[in-house]
Amino acid sequence: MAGVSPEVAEFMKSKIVTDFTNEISQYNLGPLWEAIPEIMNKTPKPQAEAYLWSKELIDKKMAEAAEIFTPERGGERRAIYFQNPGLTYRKPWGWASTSQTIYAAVQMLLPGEKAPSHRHSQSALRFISEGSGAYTIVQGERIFMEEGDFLITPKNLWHGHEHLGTEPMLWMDALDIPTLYALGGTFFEPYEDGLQQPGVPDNFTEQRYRGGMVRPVGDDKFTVAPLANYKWDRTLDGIKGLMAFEPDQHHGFAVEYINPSTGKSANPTLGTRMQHLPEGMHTKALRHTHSTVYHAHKGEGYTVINGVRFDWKAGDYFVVPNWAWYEHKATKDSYLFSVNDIPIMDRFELEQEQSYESNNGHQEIASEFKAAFR
Ligand code: GTQ
Repeated sequence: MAGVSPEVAEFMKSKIVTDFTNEISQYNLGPLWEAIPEIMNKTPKPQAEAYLWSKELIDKKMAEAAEIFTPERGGERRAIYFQNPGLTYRKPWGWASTSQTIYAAVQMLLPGEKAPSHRHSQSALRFISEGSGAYTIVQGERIFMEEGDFLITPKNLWHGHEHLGTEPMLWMDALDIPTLYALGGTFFEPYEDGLQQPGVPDNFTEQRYRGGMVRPVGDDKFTVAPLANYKWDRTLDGIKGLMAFEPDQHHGFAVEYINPSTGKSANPTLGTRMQHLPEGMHTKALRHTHSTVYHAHKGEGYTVINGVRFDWKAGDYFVVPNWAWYEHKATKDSYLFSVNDIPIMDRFELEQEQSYESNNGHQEIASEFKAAFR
């Protein structure tokens, strides 16, 4: 134990203490003196680790999954999620999340396939990485999805998917599953009748919010998902506007997806961003309480996380755990989509941030991460 005298440290290792510690466990009693170093740290010490999953790995395993499952035969969705290797303590229950609060997955839907409607208390979001022609139907609204689009599926709304196009569609899912799992707040219900039928015009909310700068009168009060689909062109336009100015030293040219009726994060429990790093840009390192899951949408570069270099290119996914130093370097014009848990940290008033001051804001690179199938 830190901060105790040698006598106390010696005593804590003695037979009388260890015998007692072992003896009480049979009554499901735990010794705080053993737990303290694990649960009380000066600064966040996440169990989740920095990690990267390559596009090659994902494409290979998705192709294999397509041979085995359909969405209807295989848990309603053909999704493979990212298990953080540091979160193995959850493995006895069969799962490990991507960061401690974020579940992220890739989902594939093939032409002609349907994923039946269901609803749950977890909030979901999607980022479309490849393809077009599929829609997600959320509470009766068919929302057609194209590459680069960002969509939200708020909690407790019916949602299912169908592919009317001709090429496979691949997208990223992110949900607040780990947080609701930890809180014991999970509710789930399948739709009784397969895929829900449309009840309002297609792309209804996108049409209502077409103004962007102006919103329909009456929508100043909180509305659940006033806008379901944030189109790529509009996001890109927002970023281009920023490029007339100096980039943010930590994030480059970055925008956040917001709920247009409240100005808060588009999803109430997960923050989402798109950032552009022009070729050659090297951001300065920082660390903060929240964790982030990244999807490289376009380009190529690397991110240094606690001194380890993670090379990425379009189609990869990687995770920056809580309180890890990180900085990005783009070797080609790049766009990174990311999901963070800032809304959760903010609600618990836990968010803190630090800039890396030495060496002009750049870490030494001690080693390189080797991704599977690259
Ligand atoms: O597409 O509705 O990756 O409900 C996890 C849970 C996707 C979905 C996931 C879900 C979905």
